[in-house]
Amino acid sequence: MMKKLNPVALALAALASASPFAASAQSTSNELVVYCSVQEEWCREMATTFTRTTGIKVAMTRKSSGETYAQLKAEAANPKADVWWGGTGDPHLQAAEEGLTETYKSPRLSELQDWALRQAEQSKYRTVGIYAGALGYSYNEPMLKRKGIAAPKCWADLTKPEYKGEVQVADPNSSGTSYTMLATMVQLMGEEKGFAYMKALHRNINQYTKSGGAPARAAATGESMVGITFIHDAVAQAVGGAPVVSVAPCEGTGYEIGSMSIVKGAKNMANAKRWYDFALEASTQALAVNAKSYQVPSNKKAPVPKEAPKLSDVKLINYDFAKYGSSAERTRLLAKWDAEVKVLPK
Ligand code: S7P
Repeated sequence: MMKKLNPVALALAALASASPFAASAQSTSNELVVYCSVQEEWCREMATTFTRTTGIKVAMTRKSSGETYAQLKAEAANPKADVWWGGTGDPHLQAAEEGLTETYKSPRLSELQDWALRQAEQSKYRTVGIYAGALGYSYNEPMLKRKGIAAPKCWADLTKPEYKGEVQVADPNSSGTSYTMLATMVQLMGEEKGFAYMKALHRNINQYTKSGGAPARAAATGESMVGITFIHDAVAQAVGGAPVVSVAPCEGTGYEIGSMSIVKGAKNMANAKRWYDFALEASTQALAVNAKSYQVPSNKKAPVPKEAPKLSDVKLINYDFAKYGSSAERTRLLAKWDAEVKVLPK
């Protein structure tokens, strides 16, 4: 016997399929696998809110940007994730160029800042900007004072002998933050001087961490006097009460366009698109402050957290995302850093 259809449900279904957010209405699975590359607290806030809003269960793994890119590449023949949310833009661009991610034009693109849209256009809509933030460093003020060291203001200060063993930064292979630093030095100083700087800095490094945000936590606890990170990661420590001062280096600095991509061959494609649209909404981007994340959001209507470092006060370089997010250049620079910097004695 044919089942009688409820006219209200039929009308709602028709409305849903006509809506620009129709992808969400056509989902058949109730799951979504997200690789997340921001700080864990924000990953959790996003997953919980998405599940509460949609009923879709999220399996979330947090890994650094470079590591996530490598994992997507390794899994390309049998993709395990649906969405890669967050992390620096360069490895997202590399994944796009290598066909690891899917084209998607969200109906929310028109709500975004130009820099976020440019990221989408540049990748032929395989990735998109979700936030921005400038690179810098922070220092533990009581430690600095105890050692009688003058407050650092520039990148050059960190290579001085008094900083021996006092500086922490991540490994650029695993960390998007640290790759941003490497690419920044090359753009700011030219390749030869940029690598000379990385070599001089190497003498003062106490540890190359896996994750880009870890050095900010190390500076906050006094495990390291200086931590090189995005400035918003240092601000999060200061907001939490740590005695750290953040620095926007005097020579100028690079920045990130934190990005999001859908994985090519995603098993839960409709849910992935639903997450993508959700993540670009102003109200979703406003959740970041709940997780002490102070980047500049990409939706024009999302509030910029009052704690967010003002990008207009930072001397930003004209970071060439097309070049430094390209597969050839990122691969070349990382190999050169491995061969010429990481191996040096301290
Ligand atoms: O959420 C903070 C943040 O700095 O983390 C991302 C970062 O790429 C993840 O860490 P890795 O450096 O270890 O890849 C940034 O995109 C983001 O702003």
